[in-house]
Amino acid sequence: MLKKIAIINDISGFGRCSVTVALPILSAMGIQCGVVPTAVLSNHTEYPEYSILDFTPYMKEYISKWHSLNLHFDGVYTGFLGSEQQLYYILEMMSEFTFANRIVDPVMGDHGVIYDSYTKEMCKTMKQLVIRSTLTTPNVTELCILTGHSYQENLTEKEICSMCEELVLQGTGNIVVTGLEREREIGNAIYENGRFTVHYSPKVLPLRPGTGDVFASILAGDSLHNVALQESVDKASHFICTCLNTSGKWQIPINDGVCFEEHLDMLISSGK
Ligand code: PXL
Repeated sequence: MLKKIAIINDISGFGRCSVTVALPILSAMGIQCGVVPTAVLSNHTEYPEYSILDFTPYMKEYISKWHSLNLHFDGVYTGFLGSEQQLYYILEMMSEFTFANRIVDPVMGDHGVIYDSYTKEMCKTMKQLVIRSTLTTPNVTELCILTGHSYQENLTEKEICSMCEELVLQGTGNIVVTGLEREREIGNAIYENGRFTVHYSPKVLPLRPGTGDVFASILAGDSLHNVALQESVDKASHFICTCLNTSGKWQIPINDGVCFEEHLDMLISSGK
């Protein structure tokens, strides 16, 4: 049966991130997508300038139409959010729509720094979303924010594991922590049913904006298809490595993100 997912994320008109990544990837994986925009930007915020329209004032009415049309989704997948109020709308939506799969990419910051547009209140409320998720994909910075730990570059695997345990004790489902850095490798930690494992793959430089969106989109699609988490993380890491190599070979500007179009066929077999 064709699965349906509600993507709640921003539309950045240029630069391969959020919806312009999630839509093609999830469609290639054979999933029908609905979109709730959180903000509309001319391009993502890593470019030297951008213009942004916060979608908060329209969001309640937008979601209520989906409700009155009696739309149903097998899952919800949240990403970049525009305001604290949006978090409350999404929490409400989660209880009204009873999504079986709730994938929360708790986009808040990276490399120890909270993004400009995120307030402390938003970060606090984001935790409410995370503890209701069936799968969440924080990077190390976001994991520290969610658990109230101060960020350090060289956190041990043991420390990361105990932060995951804290979140799981509060209700979070499975967790994949992205961006564990070692000298020439980048790793992902999986916390699933009380088991913690870490897997490293070669780091393909330069790092590019939108990589986290590619990763979380693949995990979201696989989650709806009940693919084992380890298999899904391996698939996403391999896909990203392949796309980053192509991006480098074609000298794609860093801010133009991960050049994935050439390789979407790698994901098509994921459709069930
Ligand atoms: O995926 C990251 C992302 C999402 N949305 C917006 C962004 C970025 C990264 O820079 O600027 C608007």
